[in-house]
Amino acid sequence: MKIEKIELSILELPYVHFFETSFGREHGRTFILIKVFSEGICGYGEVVAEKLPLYSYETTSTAWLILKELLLPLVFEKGIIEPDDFYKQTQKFKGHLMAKAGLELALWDLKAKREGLPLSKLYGGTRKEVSSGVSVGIQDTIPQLLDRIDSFLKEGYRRIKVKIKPGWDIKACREIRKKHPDLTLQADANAAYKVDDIELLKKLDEFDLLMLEQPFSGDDLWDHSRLQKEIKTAICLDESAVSAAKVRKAYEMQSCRIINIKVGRVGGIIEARKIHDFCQAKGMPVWCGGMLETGIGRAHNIHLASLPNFKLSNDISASKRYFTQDLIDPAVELTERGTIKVPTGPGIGVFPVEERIKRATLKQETFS
Ligand code: OSB
Ligand code: MG
Repeated sequence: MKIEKIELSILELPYVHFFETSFGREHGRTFILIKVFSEGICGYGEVVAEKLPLYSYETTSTAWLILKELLLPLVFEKGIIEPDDFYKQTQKFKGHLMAKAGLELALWDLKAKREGLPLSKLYGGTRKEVSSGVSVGIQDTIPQLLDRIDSFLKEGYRRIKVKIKPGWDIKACREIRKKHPDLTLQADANAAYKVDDIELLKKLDEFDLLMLEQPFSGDDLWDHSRLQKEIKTAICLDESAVSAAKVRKAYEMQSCRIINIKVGRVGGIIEARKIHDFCQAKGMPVWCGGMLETGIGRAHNIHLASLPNFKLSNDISASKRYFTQDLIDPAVELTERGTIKVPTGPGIGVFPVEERIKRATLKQETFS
């Protein structure tokens, strides 16, 4: 058994509503879709690298290059088809974790479909549904933010995460809390603060946040550790949590009490599970972050989030929160319990619509 052909495509899909973080405002996603083919089965993977190197240094273009010139030739030359084998063979290459993750995910989907099992089963998942939260971007005004939160709460989301940045932090949290004293609320700074902001950040304790996500730079652990000693709110690492080795250091330095796992950021499911297992052994809860993926990448996230230590609500929301028309049919929907069901069919267990993929495709190349 071998991979016969791999298709790489660059897609562009507009969001239903702009998404603004401390990095800036985005109106849509440009990303790579990977399809791997073997014996009549197709495995799908989504690369979460964005157009610009803001969240991480990777971009759609660097991922394309690494896939085309390094990872795909390796898969064909070595006859790789097993995700474990791919992981082992690519460990020696530094970085480019999102590019690696996209291909590893496609191999996982292929493997699970070949074995007739849902990915969650293959991963050792234990949940039938995962708890769903929503990540709310920075808006033009506070009333607009409050309206947006209201409409998500009406839809049934279990927790709200708000993006913060200097100038859009204390006041935003205060107004939300005033209106929703019991809401499960957390804030994500996307690395927008500096160590000099510790006094300001300590004021967030007043709002009883479930966590404060990534206040400082993605390459930092030390300043997070300094802040965690002074702030009551639990710090959660996103950008800094790039590997199991780094998470161990964060744990030992007490830089955080929670980890956001994103399969793209850590380079695949194998690394994501190492982080999950380490945190579980240490009694540190994790949850699954998102990169505004389409239904394909989101399905992969749902299966990962079915693992037992994903104890907090995830940034895995319904399709209509992201796109007017998702790439999969049926779309991902929220249950009345504010959860999302883990698909039970083989592989990702969702159905990409080829015609929608084609319509969103800017560029496509096939390799064999
Ligand atoms: O920091 O979690 C983040 C989206 C793009 C880049 C970084 C982040 C995000 C989100 C989106 O918060 C969460 C989602 O996919 O629903
Ligand atoms: Mg984040």
